[in-house]
Amino acid sequence: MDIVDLVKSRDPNEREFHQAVAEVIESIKPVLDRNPEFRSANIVERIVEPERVIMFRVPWMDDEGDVHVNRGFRIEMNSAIGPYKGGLRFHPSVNLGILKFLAFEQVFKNALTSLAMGGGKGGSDFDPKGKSDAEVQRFCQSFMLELSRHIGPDTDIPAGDIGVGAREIGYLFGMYKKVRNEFTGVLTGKGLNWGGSLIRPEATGYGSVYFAAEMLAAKGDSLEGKKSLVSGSGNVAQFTMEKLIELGSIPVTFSDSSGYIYDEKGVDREKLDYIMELKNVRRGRVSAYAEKYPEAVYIPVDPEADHNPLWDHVAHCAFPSATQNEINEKDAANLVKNGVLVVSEGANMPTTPEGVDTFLDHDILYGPGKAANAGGVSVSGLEMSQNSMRLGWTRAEVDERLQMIMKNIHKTCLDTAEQYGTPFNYVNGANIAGFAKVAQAMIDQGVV
Ligand code: NDP
Ligand code: 2IT
Repeated sequence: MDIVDLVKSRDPNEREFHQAVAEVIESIKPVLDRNPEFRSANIVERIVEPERVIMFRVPWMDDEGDVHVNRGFRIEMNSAIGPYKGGLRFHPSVNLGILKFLAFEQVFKNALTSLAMGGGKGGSDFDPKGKSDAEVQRFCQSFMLELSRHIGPDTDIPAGDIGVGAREIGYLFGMYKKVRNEFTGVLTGKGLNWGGSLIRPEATGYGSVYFAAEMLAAKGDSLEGKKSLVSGSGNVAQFTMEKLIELGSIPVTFSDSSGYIYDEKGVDREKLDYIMELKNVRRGRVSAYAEKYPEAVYIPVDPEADHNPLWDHVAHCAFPSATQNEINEKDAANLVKNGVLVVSEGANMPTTPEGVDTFLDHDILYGPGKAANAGGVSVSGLEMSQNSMRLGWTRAEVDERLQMIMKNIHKTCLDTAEQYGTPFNYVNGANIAGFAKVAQAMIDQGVV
């Protein structure tokens, strides 16, 4: 049976997981032809099956004394090249299929970083939005009470993702430390004065911009003076805008799940400081930006629309940094029509398969998430190294390593795409290079 059909028949409801698997399988066919041992060891069927799936009940009490129950998950996908590593997502949409897609992507992403990290992902359908700090704390403590049995600094090292930032990592770490009686690097994204690394908060956004700069440089171009469309307004979007501004590009959009802002004049340093305060301290909505800066317009989401108007503004660059499947075929066609040169995915799988085909058919420089957003997990890997050594590197040192890693990932993808006869196809480059590394490690370690 075809492997994608097999995956679908085993778990018919896991749509996002099917999508992520289908994309990788499509890319790696030529690798399997060149390496018959991958076929004889049945690597593909093994790699699409998580090594372990943990699901648990997370009961917690709200401020009124009412008891709620959420679902907790951790997908330990693949440990061929290192301990499981990947973020935790707290969002009401979270289910097994979404976390399996994210864990699957993480396996190849982590392989591309050149650091020793396997792939995992976890989270909960808990919605931190509108909850008090005390409620978030009680939820995180209940979640970690169970998760702590399954993770460890040499086993499985979670981090942040949507809905899990510095505050949540703090509460999770506190409970882990208490129940295990261990102060270790079991989570990354920790606070700076208790084991965190400089540049980890910035890393995903900065990395995605570095990756775009590399793609443009490969064509003799740069980000300077170029307009950029950014989606999202969370961790990744904020630091994407920060680095874009620093490199002379002009971010003109950003969004949340209720709508988006178009600021024709561009977001500058002062406006970005406002966004950071609005989102991170006040936990507000992006609509407030248009009240503060009347030159900007706020466009609410139209649930009936067949496309996202954010992607229909004229710009040279696009940085989807919110969530999966936020660029469909029509959005991709609009970007192409308006002259986009480069798309660098800060989010995981933000483009639908039809959207990806549209970019590739039009020779757009398209950096898929597992390459373009690998900066976050890379600096998580550097945080683990610093924790193991019990010392910390300077901001400049970590940033330099991050830049080097993103350059390497870019070169690996470019060279691999070229070797397989599809120059500048970063999708093939990333999937093939990531897969080959993990597959070889699985063969070396036997049938386990
Ligand atoms: P945050 O929670 O900090 O921000 C998420 C942003 O995306 C918010 O603006 C949120 O809006 C918006 N968003 C979330 N879900 C949806 C949705 N269903 N529809 C529309 N908008 C949505 O998360 P991050 O910035 O950390 O993550 C953003 C993306 O980057 C995700 O795809 C994540 O997997 C990926 N990523 C993150 C890394 C990291 O280090 N944090 C590393 C690599 C990838 P609202 O406030 O309305 O929910
Ligand atoms: O998708 C991702 O790479 C992340 N959310 C970051 C994972 C990590 O372990 O830092």
